[in-house]
Amino acid sequence: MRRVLTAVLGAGALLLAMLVAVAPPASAAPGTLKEAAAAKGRVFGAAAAQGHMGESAYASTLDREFNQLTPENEMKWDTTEPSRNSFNYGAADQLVSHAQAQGMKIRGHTLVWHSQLPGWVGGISSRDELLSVMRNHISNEAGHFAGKIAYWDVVNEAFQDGSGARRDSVFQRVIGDGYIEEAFRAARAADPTAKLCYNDYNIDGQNAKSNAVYTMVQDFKRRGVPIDCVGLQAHLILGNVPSDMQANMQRLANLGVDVHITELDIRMNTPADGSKLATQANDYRKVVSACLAVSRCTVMTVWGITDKYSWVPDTFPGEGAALLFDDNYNKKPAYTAALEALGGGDPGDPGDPGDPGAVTCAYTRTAQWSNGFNGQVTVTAGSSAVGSWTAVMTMGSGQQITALWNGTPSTNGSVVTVKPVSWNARLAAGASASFGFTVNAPGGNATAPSVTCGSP
Ligand code: 9MR
Repeated sequence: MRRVLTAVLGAGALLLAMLVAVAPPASAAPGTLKEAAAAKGRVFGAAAAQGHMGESAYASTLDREFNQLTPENEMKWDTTEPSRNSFNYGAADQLVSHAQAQGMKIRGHTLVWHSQLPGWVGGISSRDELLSVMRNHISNEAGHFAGKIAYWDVVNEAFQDGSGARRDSVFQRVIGDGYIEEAFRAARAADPTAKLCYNDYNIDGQNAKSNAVYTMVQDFKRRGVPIDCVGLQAHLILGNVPSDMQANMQRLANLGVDVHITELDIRMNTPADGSKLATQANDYRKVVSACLAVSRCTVMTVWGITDKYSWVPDTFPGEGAALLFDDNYNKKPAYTAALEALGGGDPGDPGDPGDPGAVTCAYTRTAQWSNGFNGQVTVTAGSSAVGSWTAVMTMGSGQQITALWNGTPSTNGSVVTVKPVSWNARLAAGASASFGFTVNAPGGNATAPSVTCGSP
């Protein structure tokens, strides 16, 4: 009997030991953006395009990191009602089903906008007719998705930069100021459960345009026009996060609406380098921290998953690298900074890219001839020592590295990842290591590789 009891106790103890062994440490910080945001009562989303969902790294990064999806173009008027009263929701429906299967919230974008508007709408000149066309569009589209949409960007970009006057659009010209509230009323009637937002860019800090939005929201709240939230798009420029972003969000929140960051990206002149990526990391940290400091700032959404498909280089040639994942879906320093600002990741590890103590890197061309060149990358530790480092170089078209010294390369297509050799891995605070390489460049394409680095 005693032997049996001992055996049972022994098995129990073994089971307990196994449970202890597999249970994560109680203090483990969340490891993804969506988990870290959820722990703060926030939602962290991304814009996504149905056309890229077949790319497995695209879909898996979306699913792993984000819990809100904004269709980037699929719910816009030119797609959903290309000709009058003929509706097309195919691509949007696919994104909605994907998001639902993943338990993501869906942001509808957008019901009324002057851009991506089919020509037939622009041709309407009767007020009654345009009002009924707009109401019909909203009731059909918001009705189609009713019950599935957490937030609708009901009206997008209705104010001008600079003056804060109403933007000239067919809606403004033909219907007049009242078109915005008419749109909100129609959206509430079509989908009573969605939160209804006004969305715009350059209203992130306090300026004439955000003042105009503030005044409109104040008026809507006083008169009972159904508005629940304001979306600050936050298409920002490196080093230029408005210092009064938090104050601006707070004043809107004080009117009794939620505030969402809806299209966040922070663009830089390309190619990226270690110092620009470190500035960008700091910028993302500022935006996330500003949102967390405002209890009604409940949603943060980035405008894309990877730099590879960002809208920025198409609109601003020579600029880009604005998002959290690079062209190869590697986490950028900005990712680590955003995650840590949300209370995730491991802020205590001085080696994390994006941490103040992480490394930066700089590229120089040291020699050039007709069909090739030599380059050098210098990796420099920040205010803390690092035990090791990694540099990732994306080579220009046709460029091939034929020799590399003082580093250990591994090549994957045009991307070359360089780790240290034994003697230059550890860097004291502020210390540097350099590696050099020879590039064969047919046609003499000596474009600088884009280099990012981190630690380890
Ligand atoms: O990212 C979108 C891009 O693919 C489209 O070509 C473009 C057309 O205007 O719209 C982009 O998204 C915009 C969003 O709908 C509204 N705010 C500005 C965004 C970037 O232009």
